[in-house]
Amino acid sequence: MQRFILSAKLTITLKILITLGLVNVCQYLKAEDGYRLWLRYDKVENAQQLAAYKQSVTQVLFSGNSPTISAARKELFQGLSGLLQLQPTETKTVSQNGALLIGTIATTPILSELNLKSSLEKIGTEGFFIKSVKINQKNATIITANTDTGVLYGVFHFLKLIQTGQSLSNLSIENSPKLTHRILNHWDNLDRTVERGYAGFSLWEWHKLPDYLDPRYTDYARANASVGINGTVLTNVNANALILTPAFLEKVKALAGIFRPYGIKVYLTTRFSAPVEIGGLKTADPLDAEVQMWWKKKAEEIYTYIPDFGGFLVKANSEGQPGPQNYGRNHADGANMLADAVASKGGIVMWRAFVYDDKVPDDRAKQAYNEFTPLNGKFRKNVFVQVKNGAIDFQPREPFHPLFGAMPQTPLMMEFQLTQEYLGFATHLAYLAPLFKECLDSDTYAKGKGATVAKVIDGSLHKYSMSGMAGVANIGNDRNWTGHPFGQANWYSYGRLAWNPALSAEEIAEEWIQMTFTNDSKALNSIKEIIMGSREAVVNYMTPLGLAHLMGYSHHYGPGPWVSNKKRDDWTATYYHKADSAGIGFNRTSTGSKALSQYFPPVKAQLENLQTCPEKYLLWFHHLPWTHRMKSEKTLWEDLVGHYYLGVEQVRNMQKTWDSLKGSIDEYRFAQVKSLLSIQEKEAVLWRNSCVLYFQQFSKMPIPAGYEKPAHPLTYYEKLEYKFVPGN
Ligand code: GCV
Repeated sequence: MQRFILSAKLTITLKILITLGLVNVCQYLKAEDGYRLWLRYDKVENAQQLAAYKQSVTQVLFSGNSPTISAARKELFQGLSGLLQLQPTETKTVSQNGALLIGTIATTPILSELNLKSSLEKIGTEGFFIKSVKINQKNATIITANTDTGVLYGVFHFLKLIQTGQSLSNLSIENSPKLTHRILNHWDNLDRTVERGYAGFSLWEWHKLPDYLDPRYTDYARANASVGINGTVLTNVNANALILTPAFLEKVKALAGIFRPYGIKVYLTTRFSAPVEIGGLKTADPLDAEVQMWWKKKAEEIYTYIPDFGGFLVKANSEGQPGPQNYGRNHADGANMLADAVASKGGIVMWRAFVYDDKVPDDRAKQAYNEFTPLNGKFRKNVFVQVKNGAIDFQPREPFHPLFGAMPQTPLMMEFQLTQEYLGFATHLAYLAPLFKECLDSDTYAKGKGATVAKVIDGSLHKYSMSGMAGVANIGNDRNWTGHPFGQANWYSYGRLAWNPALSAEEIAEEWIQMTFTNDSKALNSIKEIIMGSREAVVNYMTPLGLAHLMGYSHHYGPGPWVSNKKRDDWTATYYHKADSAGIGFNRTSTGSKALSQYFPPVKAQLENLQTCPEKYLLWFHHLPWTHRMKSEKTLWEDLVGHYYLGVEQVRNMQKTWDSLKGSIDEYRFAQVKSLLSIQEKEAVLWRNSCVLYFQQFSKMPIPAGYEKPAHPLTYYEKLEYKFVPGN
């Protein structure tokens, strides 16, 4: 009786709430919260297309039974049951039109009749081949590869064809990755905080591992495999040696076991001083025999847990991390010791070139080049030197790092940052593929014209034996993985470009929007317009014309062009913009720090000359008077102010375009992005006003007529303080 009264009360309460519109139960249950990423597999809306797809998939012949093939099979059936709302029958023979044959050439005898040898030779170990064929006089489609992982990639590609509304007739697709190592770098700490992470806490629940395996780990692996990411570094480069102890290796083993079927290897960061911290040795000197033996044994131990362990990522002698220089050795000595420890098992070392020291009285932008180029060719074969895209630190815009092209005998790996440490965290909408492309397409002139950064890192320019790209992950335990729903596009586009750096930012954007939001062409174009211009908007309201490092101290949130007099000069803003009454910008020409001399002569000549230096890099390389005439005929001051105002304008336009999408996309994400855009607008204004007013003290020139006036004086902005900023 009491139960009845209670449930009656509950029903009445719910009815009242629903009537008041406070709880929309259905909407809540169906909320498109972003968890499914680009693997949503919702039913194809166009009835004609749906009917055609159904005819192309009437029966499935899957061969092989490895865990990878099981993962591929599961994905295919999940995809088809959602997209086409069907569960095709699995058969052993082709008996009707529309058969789908999936498996490696070795496990699918029927394929040997099709003379695919030359195609399969071309696609290597991870590529795949999708082709429309005739078998038993019936129309069929084959998805095949040399390996199970290739088959898995092929299945994801096949599903993408449907997700993006492409035809399944007359297919002839040969696709293989251009880079061998496509790796995510998680800056995740063992306490689950994430350095520069803005999407919640770390995905890795160390405390519950290895016993509890969150199903989310599998979804993470699926998402990565769907774009071809084949490695993940689980831990922060500011490393904790405990990850190398048995208790944690057990946990790493559990994660590796989940990722393995998806073609993903696990890597760890190493703390260079681990032999002292957890090994009880007196030194971590890489030339000390005992230390070398310790690492060999440690590596052997790791391989007993994880037989396909990928290797180590190392940040050494940078920002306070220990390294070989503590013992008077160089980076090659350190990297080679670790490389020797993992070599026999096929492991690699990714040794970061992100080094700079404020005790070195030279431009920070020059230091990595100066330290690493003398070591060209001195690293073991299984060592990558991992280089950030620019010479400072993941700024909204940087010219490409001069190390690219300068180490022909040492494979260089690209390091991009997906987490938007300097581009508005997970609050601002900034699609990073244009940033990645700008770097990849830059010409180093290392071997004359056409020696692009992409050709350096894909290994083709210098015939590297391995090639790679790393992306500092923007993933956390937020329900939608990346905090901002559009952060997913940066994860996605990173994977796509690591697979093939020649893809365009626009084509990647299109496919991501189609899979993540909608196939409706009007809405697709509006979203594309927003995301394609988004990074440039951020550059404009934060660091236009080649300015850099103007953000708040330490937490890196918000504007801080006034930051100076800190414990390190190279962590201040004034070090970078050098604004004074004479002008603004960092002189890196031959009359300044001479950083330009690190580039190959044609690049140096172009950037040194004010007539040919692209204005987007102007203040990165030149200190110029406020009255300097720009290409627009405006003074530098007017042009700079114009960019700051344009940035805010661009965000307001993004807001308008987004508002026009109401009703064309789901309510949940519409409202979420709308709110985030309004924060972005507020913060863009904050950046603009702070920077314009700060620089105005030096230019002593007015904000040109027609622009809205800053709401407060400079002192107001300078006094703003931010507590508990995430990711710090
Ligand atoms: C992991 C910048 C970031 C640091 C980061 C470092 C790096 O300095 O602010 O948080 O440390 O880059 O890439 O090592």
